[in-house]
Amino acid sequence: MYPSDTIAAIVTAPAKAAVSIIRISGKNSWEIIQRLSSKIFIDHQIQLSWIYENENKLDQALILPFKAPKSFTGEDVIEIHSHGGIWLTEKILELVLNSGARLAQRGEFTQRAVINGKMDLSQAEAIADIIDAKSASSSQNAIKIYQGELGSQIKSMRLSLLNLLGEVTASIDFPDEVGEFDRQKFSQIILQELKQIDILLAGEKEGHILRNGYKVAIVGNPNAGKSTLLNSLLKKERAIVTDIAGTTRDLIEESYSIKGLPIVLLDTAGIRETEDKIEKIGIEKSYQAIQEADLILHLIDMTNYTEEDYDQENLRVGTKLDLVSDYDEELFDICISSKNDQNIEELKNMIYDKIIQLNTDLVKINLRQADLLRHAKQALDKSLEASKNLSEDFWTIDLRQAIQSLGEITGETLTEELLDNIFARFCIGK
Ligand SMILES: Nc1nc2c(ncn2[C@@H]2O[C@H](COP(=O)(O)OP(=O)(O)OP(=O)(O)O)[C@@H](O)[C@H]2O)c(=O)[nH]1
Ligand SMILES: [Mg+2]
Repeated sequence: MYPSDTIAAIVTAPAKAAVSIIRISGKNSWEIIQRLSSKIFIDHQIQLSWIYENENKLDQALILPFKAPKSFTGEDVIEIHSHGGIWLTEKILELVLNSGARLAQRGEFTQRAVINGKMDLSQAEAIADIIDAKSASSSQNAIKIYQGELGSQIKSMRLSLLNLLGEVTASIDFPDEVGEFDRQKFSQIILQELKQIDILLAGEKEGHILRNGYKVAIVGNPNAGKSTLLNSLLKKERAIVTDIAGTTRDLIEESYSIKGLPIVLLDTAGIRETEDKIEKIGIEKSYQAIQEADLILHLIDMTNYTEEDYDQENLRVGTKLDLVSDYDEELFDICISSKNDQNIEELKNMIYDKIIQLNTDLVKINLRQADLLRHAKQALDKSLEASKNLSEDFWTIDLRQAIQSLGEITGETLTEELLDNIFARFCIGK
């Protein structure tokens, strides 16, 4: 399974820049750079060197040489930090490819790092998430997983199940020497692992939110000032604002962030009884947004409200503060004027605090990892069932399946085809 050829790619973005980096990995790396440069290279020592095409000086570049296994991929690696002209960078890559490397596929450097044991698969996936991260919190979660927080938990669970499998198998194979395995002990260990899987699975929803943004729905009666607040938060005229009730009909979705938290703002149609066909559909969508939202801002026009039972769960926002002098403070969590920018910063802080309350210390896992955990959970459930009334042979069937699924999270039990599939979502050069 260990790759034997040498791969190369431009690992920086294909754009004009001060510097571009070409990475070469594999057993020919050092030989290739020796062909393009006249310097002698020493492991981990940066050198400034000319890159030659035949006798011609093409560019002066910094060369970073790494000897296996102390490199990103665990193989011999050369990094060429050249000037960042698009033509120049591609020219250097062409020379590298003509000297005995082939173009790397998406994610192939990281894939090699996994195959060579430099990191597990969960850490490799985290690299893609670090690159994709659009906010401080998603980046921090990815860094956590990159440091091995998920991988180490999965590995220790898997190890404990492997030990269990070993012991049960021993008692099947050598009943006279080892004796029957204690059912109680078996179920205790399985239950313990199931509990840990549940904790990890709780991080799935969090992970999804972190990657896609917390949904904050702005809802309320027509004319409450929903679209005006949206525009004020976005600092642009995104939604149409008029004094006609029922102005917003379609759901408006915009990406936003508060102190690095990714947020999706939803401006909705004002909710009221209506015969208008289009408005009706809009109001349906408002109800749907309320269902799906992680946080609801319930806007209440302070110039025109009745004392209804406002849902305590939501953030009750009194609007048009500039128009009123007297109001019932009990009814509102915060009062704002989008027109005069009054308390808008305070509202943002409140939204942030509410979301942070939802946010926990869970490791936020991705869909693939969650799927595999669910498989492992099912298998352990079955194994637990079998241990209650069947012979030991039957306990191990599903136990093996659970061990397999856990191993797929870290990449310990992955086939080459599955690995290729996972790394296909990386960018070239990663
Ligand atoms: N004085 C004042 N007027 C506001 C404020 N916020 C909104 N308005 C006015 O209230 C009216 C309705 O505002 P919108 O933002 O369109 O209200 P909406 O809730 O989106 O209404 P629908 O889309 O019809 O449901 C407009 O005339 C706004 O200018 C405010 O803070 N102060
Ligand atoms: Mg509106």
